[in-house]
Amino acid sequence: MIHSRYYEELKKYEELISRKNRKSDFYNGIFDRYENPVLTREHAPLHWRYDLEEETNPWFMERLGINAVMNSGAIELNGKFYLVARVEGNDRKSFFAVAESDNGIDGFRFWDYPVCLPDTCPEETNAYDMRLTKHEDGFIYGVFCSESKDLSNPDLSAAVAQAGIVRTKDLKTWERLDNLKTLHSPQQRNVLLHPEFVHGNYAFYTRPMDGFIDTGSGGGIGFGLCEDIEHAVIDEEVITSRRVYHTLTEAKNGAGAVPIKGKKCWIHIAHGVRNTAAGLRYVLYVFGTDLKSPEKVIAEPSGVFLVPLGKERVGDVSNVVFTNGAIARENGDVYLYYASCDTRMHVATTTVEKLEDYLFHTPKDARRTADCVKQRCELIDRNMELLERV
Ligand code: M1P
Repeated sequence: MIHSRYYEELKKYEELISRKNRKSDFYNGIFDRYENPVLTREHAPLHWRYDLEEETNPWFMERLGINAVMNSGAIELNGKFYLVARVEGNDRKSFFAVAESDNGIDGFRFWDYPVCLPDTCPEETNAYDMRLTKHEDGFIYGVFCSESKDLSNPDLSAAVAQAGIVRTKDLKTWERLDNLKTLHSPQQRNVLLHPEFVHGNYAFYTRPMDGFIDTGSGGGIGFGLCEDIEHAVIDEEVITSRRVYHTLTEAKNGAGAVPIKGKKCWIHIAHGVRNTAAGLRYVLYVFGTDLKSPEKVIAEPSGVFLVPLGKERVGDVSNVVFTNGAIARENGDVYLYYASCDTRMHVATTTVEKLEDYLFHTPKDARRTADCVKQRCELIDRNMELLERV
């Protein structure tokens, strides 16, 4: 018999899923934020967490709890919005699960079962942060971090990060391909597949790393080509968006959402990390690359694009925003999905037109206080002149 408490919890769950989301009063002219997160751990269906049978679970205890729902790949299919979320169980293991919504800002509901990827990699301990690419070859690719213990290092936290690759046509049946091999980078995280062929090859944005956490000599977001997606090997990685001293990318950076094709450039929404007395701070930034040579940065507005604000600042890993998914619709609307503090998912909305305006009309980083003040005074001068005429 189903435990009576189930119906009470189900009522709360349905209220949560049917809660309407509204734009918040945040304003910067670039994007809109929303009042509520779009996915939280409470969005995980009750039948994933509880044994519903009264006889075997008389106290209606959570048997397999969910700790967080975060870093989600995003895709639009047949007019619906899908997130392939990173769901983290109480056991710290992450897995993927598809959540579906009609409008992209609320009503996200998980499918009945999580994604069961083919288990082809016995050493893989954890899998997370899938970027979804609708490729021009007709497949939807998912590129994710495949993490395993570094057996050459007795330190219990020593791990190896690689890029796992899967593909599907419907988010239901998944085929696992070989993990990506980058011949000159021992570890990889935050890898994503470019949606178009580049010079007839598959193109990946990579993040060369010396270690599991430290990018070490890795100069930033890399880019490399490979012929065979089923056994993907990248020989040369060139750096696209570089890490720079005294900027938001000083400690590390990483590709985020799959680049959006604009009129003037490929629009990249990535993350940058700097070190502070309070630990690492993750923020989002935007850069544009050439439509024909997507490794070449042609627009680099200065500073942060989106930072954790208010309640977004607190969670399992505080002071973090992270994206690995955005949806750009035919009409130019953009839905950016981002996680705060490795805990929950949010949406911000904008348009391709606004993003390109931001990319090409935001001043570049002047790199030094003296020059930044000059840059700001020029803006103030122009505005003062205008205000005096009123
Ligand atoms: O905890 C913040 C993020 O840390 C990692 O990102 P990066 O590789 O750039 O340090 C990722 O593990 C990501 O999942 C996490 O959100």
